[in-house]
Amino acid sequence: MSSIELIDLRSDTVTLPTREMIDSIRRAKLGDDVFGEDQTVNELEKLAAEKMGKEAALLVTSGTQGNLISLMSNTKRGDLVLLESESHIYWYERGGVSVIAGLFPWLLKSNMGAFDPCDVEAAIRPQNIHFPEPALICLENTHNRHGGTVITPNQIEEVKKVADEHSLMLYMDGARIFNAAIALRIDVKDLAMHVDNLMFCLSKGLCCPVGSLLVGTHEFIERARKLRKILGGGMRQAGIIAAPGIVALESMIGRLSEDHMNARRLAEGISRIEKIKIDLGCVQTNIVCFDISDLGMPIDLFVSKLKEKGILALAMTKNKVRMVTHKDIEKEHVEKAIAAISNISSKL
Ligand code: TLP
Repeated sequence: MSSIELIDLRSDTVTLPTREMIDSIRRAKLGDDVFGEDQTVNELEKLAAEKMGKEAALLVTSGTQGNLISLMSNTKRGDLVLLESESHIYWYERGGVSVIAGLFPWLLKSNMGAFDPCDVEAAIRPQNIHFPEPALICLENTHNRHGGTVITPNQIEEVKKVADEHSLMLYMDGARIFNAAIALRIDVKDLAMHVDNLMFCLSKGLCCPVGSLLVGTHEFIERARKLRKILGGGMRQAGIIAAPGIVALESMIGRLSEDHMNARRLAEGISRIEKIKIDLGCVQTNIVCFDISDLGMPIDLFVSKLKEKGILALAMTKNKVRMVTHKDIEKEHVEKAIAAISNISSKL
């Protein structure tokens, strides 16, 4: 087992920082960021705001922390927040939306992450003594549990119109927003322009070791900065995190298209394997999900059989396996993954 090279398709979070990133850490000009004195953090925040076409940005420790701070900065305790029913905020963040932000989540179904504006409209409750006050709508782009699917500027704009009619804020969990922009072949600003604020991650396909950024208006970011302090996220010489972030924003975005091509290859290969179901329409970026229910095998067993063959994958649900392509995944790794799945299926 130890002699097998592991091909890690569990997530794009497993990517290690590049040599250029490590070098940038050594060279970074550092200071105390709680005093606003870390030049490298300041530079990264300026760059992030510019890239997204927003006024200001804030470096936070993780996507989860970024989402929580944004929920809090956009609302007050007791407000109602409209969440997509498969959203990361709802599923994977320990319920921080309620436990810490004190919000009442209202779930809406979507088509691969895209809300029908009529559903959003219908979910917004009128002012009434009985109801929590609606304050915020959250989008996710790309959408993790739907398999890395993309929503377009048009789809975002339609939701924004409804949000504006009811004076609600519109936020986007854009952990993988650059994957969406690359898949749509548009400037990321076009995805950011119709939301009030958003979060994106440096630590996924962009290969940084740590960090996410919030972007929005000066007021939103100033509130967020105070909330980050409450949550223990005020960091000191955080330039060692920011330096690789600058490298990422300057040089790691374009290559995401390679991850998308590998995901497509992987998905097409999987689609030819007997007893495995895959919806190729959902494979739009670097995430590939497939259904193994026809194998009649518990998912944990399937994942451990894959591991014996040197392939690491994640069990998403009882029947759904997730594989994510990233910088360290090459075409030959994809071929090996397809062969491993095929081998498990054919031995049944
Ligand atoms: N997602 C992780 C796991 O939590 C599942 C992954 O491997 O995909 N929003 C979205 C859409 C995400 O996919 C993630 C991470 C986050 C937020 C949270 O980011 P981190 O892990 O930095 O807290």
